[in-house]
Amino acid sequence: MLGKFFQKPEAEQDERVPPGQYLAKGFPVLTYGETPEISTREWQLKVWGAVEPKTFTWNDMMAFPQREFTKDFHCVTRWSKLDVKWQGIKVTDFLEAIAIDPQATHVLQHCYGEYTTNVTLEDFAREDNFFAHTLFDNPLPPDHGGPMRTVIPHLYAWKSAKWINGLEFCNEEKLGFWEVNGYHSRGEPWAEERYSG
Ligand SMILES: Nc1nc2c(c(=O)[nH]1)N[C@H]1C(S)=C(S)[C@@H](COP(=O)(O)O)O[C@H]1N2
Ligand SMILES: [Mo]
Repeated sequence: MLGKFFQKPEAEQDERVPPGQYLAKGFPVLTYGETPEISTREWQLKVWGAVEPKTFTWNDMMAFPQREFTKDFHCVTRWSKLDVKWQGIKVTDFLEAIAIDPQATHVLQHCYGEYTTNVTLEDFAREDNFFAHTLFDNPLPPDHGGPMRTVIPHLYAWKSAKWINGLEFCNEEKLGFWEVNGYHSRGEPWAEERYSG
């Protein structure tokens, strides 16, 4: 694990690095399968399920307030990257533009390329979460989920869906790709919620 690509956190970083994690020197790419190439012209985000269905284009997203976020990023495969600088749209701003059924409790995020990952509506509707389109002042590269991904900094990074293109609101928990394959349904890094069961 250590050596060229990873390092042990310095003592003063300890309280920011969850148990069992190392610091990545670069910003690794972690994708199951191929990187889809999606232009901003064709990119769409649909909401459906326990919500009034609606489709958002790239321009619709650009019409929301654009903000900057600097957050730590923790992958369940044990690397973390501190102070990742993103720009994008707050999830809570976005949620004000849709009509979610009062019974909705969960959100299944859908991506170009078929990846899915689930979160509770409570974990999704946090002030710290955002849709990101810019990484370190450059357009989000396709490998990191460009043109648009979610970032949910308080959970392991598999919950941060690259190439986001759908939000399915559910009245019960519906598991995503890694969650079906044995990963924890919530994935909170400080509690080391890595695997289910
Ligand atoms: N669509 C999609 N999103 C995804 C993944 C993926 O394979 N497909 N991998 C997840 C995992 S396991 C991690 S650690 C982060 C990695 O983001 P990065 O490649 O930008 O570092 O994306 C998450 N989001
Ligand atoms: Mo990951």
